[in-house]
Amino acid sequence: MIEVAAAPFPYPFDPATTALIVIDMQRDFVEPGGFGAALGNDVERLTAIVPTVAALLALARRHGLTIVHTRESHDASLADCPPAKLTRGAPSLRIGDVGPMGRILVRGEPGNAILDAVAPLDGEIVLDKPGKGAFYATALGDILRLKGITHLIFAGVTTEVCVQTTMREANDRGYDCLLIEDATESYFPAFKAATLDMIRAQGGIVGWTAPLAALAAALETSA
Ligand code: C5J
Repeated sequence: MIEVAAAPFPYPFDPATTALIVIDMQRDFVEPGGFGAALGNDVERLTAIVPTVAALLALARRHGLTIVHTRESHDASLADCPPAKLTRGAPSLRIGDVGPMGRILVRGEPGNAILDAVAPLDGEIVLDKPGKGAFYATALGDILRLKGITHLIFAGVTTEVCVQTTMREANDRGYDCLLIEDATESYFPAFKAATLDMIRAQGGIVGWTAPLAALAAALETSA
């Protein structure tokens, strides 16, 4: 077992049974001119973490972790879209509407793609998810079980929505979860800070958090 200097206490894991889950690093959330920006959010906060997510992916690839990328996405018919996502949100731009980079959160549209800088490599798992959580209405649970995965390391956007929802789903399913603090971001700094606090509160009620440097130090010294 390798141990990461994490909060609220050290996080032990074995790379052979650990997956890196990179949540929704999609153009529509991260790039200027996308859905997130069209809703009035400051996407620069999200753009700023792209090099750190890329470095995390490179580290995970070097150490043989299973890698899963998710995309928040829907069928063109929107038949798979939970009602709350269709009826709530900014009335000016809803899921399925035509946005600056194609139909919002519709599979195959330019804005739905993962950013080139953190794009999946051949052999990595890419999962389209209709919910905020990556376990809802996807094969993620089966995929992880078949691979013998017990530990999950998280990155991506946004911290308090899709990242936190997926971590909570995973925690209830028995996975030990570590969130990389500088490889996740929110449009709202207070929401990110609160989410990190919530995750590690009460002795790690949802899991652990640590900076990328702590994970890198643990992996590189074990090699
Ligand atoms: C949101 C996400 N924020 N990927 N999606 O709607 O967190």
